[in-house]
Amino acid sequence: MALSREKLAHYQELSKTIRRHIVKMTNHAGSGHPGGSLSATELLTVLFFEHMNVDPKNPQWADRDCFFLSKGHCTPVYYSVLAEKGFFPVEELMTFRDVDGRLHGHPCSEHCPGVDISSGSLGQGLSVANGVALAAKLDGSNRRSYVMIGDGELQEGQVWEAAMTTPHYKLDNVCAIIDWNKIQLDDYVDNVKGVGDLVGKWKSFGWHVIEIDGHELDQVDDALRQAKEVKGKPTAILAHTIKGKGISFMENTHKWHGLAPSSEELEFALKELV
Ligand SMILES: Cc1ncc(C[n+]2csc(CCOP(=O)(O)OP(=O)(O)O)c2C)c(N)n1
Ligand SMILES: [Mg+2]
Repeated sequence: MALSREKLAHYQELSKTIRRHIVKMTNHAGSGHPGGSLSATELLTVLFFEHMNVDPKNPQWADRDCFFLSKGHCTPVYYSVLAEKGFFPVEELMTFRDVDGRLHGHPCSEHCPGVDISSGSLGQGLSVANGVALAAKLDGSNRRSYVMIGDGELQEGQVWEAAMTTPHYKLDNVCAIIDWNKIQLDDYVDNVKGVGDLVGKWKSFGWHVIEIDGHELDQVDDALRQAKEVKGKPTAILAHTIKGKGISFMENTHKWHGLAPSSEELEFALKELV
């Protein structure tokens, strides 16, 4: 069933709130990764608020769905979603990157409630998602394993080893979400090392592939719903997105991959997020 109009409006507002958190917390910290956080905002909002079976009051609940942020640098969006979901207080977002805080630049599962793996070294998330999904099958559990991978990250060989493993074990409880924003750390992916025909590649590896606009809430919801219904093979959601989405001067450039807005830039950004 499609999202109701009320829910769509609610998630639109929530996405805006999350974008405001992203720019505020990176400005406050003076560092962090806004670009790839802003491209993933709708994807993670709909995933956590509509689909993930989790309990913020019991983050270690054994039968929960798991989420692995393989592009671990995108903590601003991840922490914002976790805070809004209730895993920790929203006010804590302003401790982002504090030396003594829980919200490290890259996520740490030991310290931060709701974080299922520590990540940051690109290429590893799908391997972990496979392991958890295989264990769930062996345990007879319905828990699902979600992983978000960056498009630049797809240059890592380990991703493709893992992508062979998932269909081999018929892990239909794995859903990979590719944030296809076309840009990596310091250039377009195509200029650094093109990843080619991603739809054809994932299909040929044995995945059910869904290609969407990753900023359209109903498309994100529909893809995640479909992924739960597909039996016998895993699903890859190839989400076309815009790096820096939602803030005009941050859109479609590598400049804001790992740069925090100044206070003046923050003011401009917040004006666009009303
Ligand atoms: C193994 C490894 N190599 C290099 C880096 C440095 N690094 C951090 S982010 C990044 C670019 C990632 O691009 P992409 O996956 O497209 O992320 P997004 O555009 O979503 O921010 C790189 C090279 C890293 N974190 N890990
Ligand atoms: Mg990218």
